[in-house]
Amino acid sequence: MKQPVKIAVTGAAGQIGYALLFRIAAGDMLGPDQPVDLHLLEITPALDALKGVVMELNDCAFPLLNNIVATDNADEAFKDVDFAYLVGAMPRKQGMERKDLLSANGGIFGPQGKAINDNAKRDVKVLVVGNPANTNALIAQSAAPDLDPKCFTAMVRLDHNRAMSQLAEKTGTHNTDVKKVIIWGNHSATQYPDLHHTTVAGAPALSKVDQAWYSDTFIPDVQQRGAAIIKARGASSAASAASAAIDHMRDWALGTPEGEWVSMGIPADGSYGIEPGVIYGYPVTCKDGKYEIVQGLDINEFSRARMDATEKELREEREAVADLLG
Ligand code: NAX
Repeated sequence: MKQPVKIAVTGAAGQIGYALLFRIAAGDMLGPDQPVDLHLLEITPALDALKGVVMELNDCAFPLLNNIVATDNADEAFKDVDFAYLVGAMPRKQGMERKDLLSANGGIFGPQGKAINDNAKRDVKVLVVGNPANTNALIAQSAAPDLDPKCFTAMVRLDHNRAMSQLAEKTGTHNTDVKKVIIWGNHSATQYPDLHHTTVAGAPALSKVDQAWYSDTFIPDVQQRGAAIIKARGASSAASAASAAIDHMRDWALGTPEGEWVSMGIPADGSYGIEPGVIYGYPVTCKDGKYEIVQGLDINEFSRARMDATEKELREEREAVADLLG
């Protein structure tokens, strides 16, 4: 049997945590031969609820679950971890301005970034799920000067998976027939779901749907899917968010299939004209535990305008938390 890997999950007593932990412990993330240690971080008032989650994890008698640490101490939670899911975040309260939300979350993700810097493995893979995910990831990354900035990523995979599923439904195919979707930019309503390079059963996606459906139905539906789930369910996406988080980490760790790509929010490096300083959704391939941006894609005017709009929003978010960035 392999040595256990250590996986931190923050906000572990929340609804995404409840959907995520059991799947990680069941082997959905790293496979059926990889034991895991779970390091669960919560705020002090949620420790009792977390205790209940730990009891349930134990009651599953998962063969792969080696050890559980449950704590409200970030240094302890991130000690020697190989992976960190940063899920816990400050929810938007009524009357809260976006700027207040951003700085409230800065107060969480700055210290957590520092604790990761001081305690985690040097090649730790960090995925920020808690919203506003891209800018929270930027704050955490800037608080971790000793780590490679590429260790810090934000989740746009749920948007990616939603786009695949909606395109499959429209074209009467299965989501496994859909390849090379891209989510550019921010995990927000400005994200740009790009189908210009997408194929459906080997044929260009945009030859299978009309332009009006793409621009007036598909793009807004993917952008607004989170709100539609809240309306229908009375609560925000949880199981699908957890599933996307597992997809993100699994592909990063184990690699993407030959000839395919996934979307990840990663530090911009100037590719496609997006200058460094923001965490931006890009198409990437993963191999040997590292990701690389897919280069050389043609970007037409339609795409350029939308890629720039979502970049603009990220620069504004960055501006709003400038005093928190190292
Ligand atoms: P919940 O409110 O159910 O759970 C959040 C948990 O985080 C709570 O148990 C809370 O006690 C804990 N927490 C708060 N501050 C913490 C801190 N400083 N350290 C550790 N734990 C802390 O929210 P849930 O539905 O699980 O959603 C979690 C986050 O994911 C939210 O910010 C949400 O907006 C975001 N989402 C992001 C998505 C994405 O695609 N990137 C999609 C789903 C989801 O909306």
